[in-house]
Amino acid sequence: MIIQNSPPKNIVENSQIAAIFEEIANLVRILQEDAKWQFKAIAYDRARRVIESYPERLADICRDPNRKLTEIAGIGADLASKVRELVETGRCQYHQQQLEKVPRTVLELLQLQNVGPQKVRLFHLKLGIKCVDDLEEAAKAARLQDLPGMSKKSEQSILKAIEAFRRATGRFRQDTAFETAQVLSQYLRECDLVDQVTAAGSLRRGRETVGDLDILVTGQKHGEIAEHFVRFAGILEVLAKGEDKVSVKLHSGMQVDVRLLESESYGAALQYFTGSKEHNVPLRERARKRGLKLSEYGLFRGEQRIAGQTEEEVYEKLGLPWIPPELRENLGEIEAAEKGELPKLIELSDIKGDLQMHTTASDGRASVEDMAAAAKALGYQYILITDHSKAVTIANGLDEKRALENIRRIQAARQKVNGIEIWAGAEVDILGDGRLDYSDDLLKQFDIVLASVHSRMTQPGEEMTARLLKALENPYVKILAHPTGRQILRRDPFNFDVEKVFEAARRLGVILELNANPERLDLCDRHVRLARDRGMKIVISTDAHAPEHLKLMRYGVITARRGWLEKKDVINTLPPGELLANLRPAPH
Ligand code: DGT
Ligand code: CA
Ligand code: CA
Ligand code: ZN
Repeated sequence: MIIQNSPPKNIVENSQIAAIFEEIANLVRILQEDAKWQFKAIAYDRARRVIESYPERLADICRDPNRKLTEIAGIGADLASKVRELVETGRCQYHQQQLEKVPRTVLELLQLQNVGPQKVRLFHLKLGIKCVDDLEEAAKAARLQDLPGMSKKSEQSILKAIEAFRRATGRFRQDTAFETAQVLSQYLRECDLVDQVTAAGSLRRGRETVGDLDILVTGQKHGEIAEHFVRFAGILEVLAKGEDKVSVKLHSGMQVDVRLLESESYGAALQYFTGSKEHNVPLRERARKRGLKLSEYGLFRGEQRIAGQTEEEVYEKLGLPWIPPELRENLGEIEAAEKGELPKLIELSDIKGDLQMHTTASDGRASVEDMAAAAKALGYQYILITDHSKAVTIANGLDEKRALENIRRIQAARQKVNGIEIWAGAEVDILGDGRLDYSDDLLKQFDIVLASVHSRMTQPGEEMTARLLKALENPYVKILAHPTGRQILRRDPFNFDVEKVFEAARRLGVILELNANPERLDLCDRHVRLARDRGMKIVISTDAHAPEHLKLMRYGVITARRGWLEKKDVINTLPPGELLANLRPAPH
């Protein structure tokens, strides 16, 4: 399975060809690679307009031996060959080459009002801005106003454009949605009439991103609860207000649906609005086959409600054990429930330590002692300090000398903080060719070494695959950290052959990391499940850069649950001695 930036598509419609030509024109303008870039961009633009409004499908013309694409005004031999390539292979080499040169998220900047290719080029070249989040950060830090052609005013208008963009595209990271749901739930509970408040929908299922919040409320006098809710200060606009449902848009752009429920149907509503739709469809079908009807109001036999107050009784009356929300994606959970083979999913309280964190030695914000104290407060038995290696200059990576000093610093910290094992590790960078950033002589001095990629992330799939495979061969590498490099809503995963890399890790005994930072969640839920299905072990680590980040472990555990992991699948549920014994053995 190769993950690609843009997988080949079946191209039939003129609009698909036009969209790719438009992207090429934009890329040419952003990159400005040769003297003729302006002419090239204009040619692609013109062709795009012609193709969009052409009365026949270009794909059909391609397949007709008696016709030529060059008969279309505005399509010369070069563009004709690109159209043909698109129709025949679903991709265009030239387009793919351009895409390798800038992250795809840079193109998203073009969706902002009054931001064209020239400005994107400027932001990207001068400030290294790669995505809308970067641009927002730069604008808020007043770093845009001094660029050529920019001003305080245009900086402000960019912030407005970003707000509008968010409102329009709107999926949010799980942590953002969770925090918003917490605040809203607390606000709702301030009303004396409110009884229960629960966030359902994709947030309850633990999806990495959330489209809108679905909040379920029980209590007396629904009308008054609704009045209380619409007075919440974060509301930008009330979209709908009825007897049982209030929908609002918050200033952040997030939409919230609040449903006001009767307690006798609370369980059925929770089941229905937790979803997923894909899980609910076969469940309703199952009810139908038993002569029952399942809805958000309950499970009915004729007019009689036979279940509805709790989720458990809804599942029970359908002949099933309760299914944890994280599994409700119709990916085999109903069949497993039927056979009594649901996994006993890992829980946050099973976690006994954290194996990736940074300190002030590299780009972290706290000392070894402070990190250890915070981990101890969480009840952990061990931590691994993993500062960056020298190639990661932006993260103040450590050269050999500083790495040795860091090992000594960690050993010294052991004397000061009791009751927790503090291991000396490193997050060693995997260089472009798959070599590691430290010599074997240095690597062998660490208790545990993590390896990961932080540069040249747009390598073609074959190179990246070979690079990762080579790194795994090094016997000192125990854990592959954030294996796919993706950042949620920001950066696509690297192109590489996931199957091959997993297989090599399995063979060599390298543990795959599930990076718990909600910006990453890398491995993702699907890949976690893939690893589990191959009998591989996972480590869930926060990659904390400050003591409070250790709490991000919850997002890693939720993602692990979505990947069907049990306690036994995760090495940092083991006590320290057993954990060490489960790592790839040291070379002789
Ligand atoms: P999101 O908001 O896009 O992250 O995803 P969800 O899963 O929260 O979806 P949403 O907010 O549209 O609806 C919440 C739940 O309500 C959904 O997971 C299942 C249930 N639901 C909504 N519409 C339908 C429907 O047409 N059929 C069924 N069976 N269930 C639905
Ligand atoms: Ca939702
Ligand atoms: Ca919804
Ligand atoms: Zn890293």
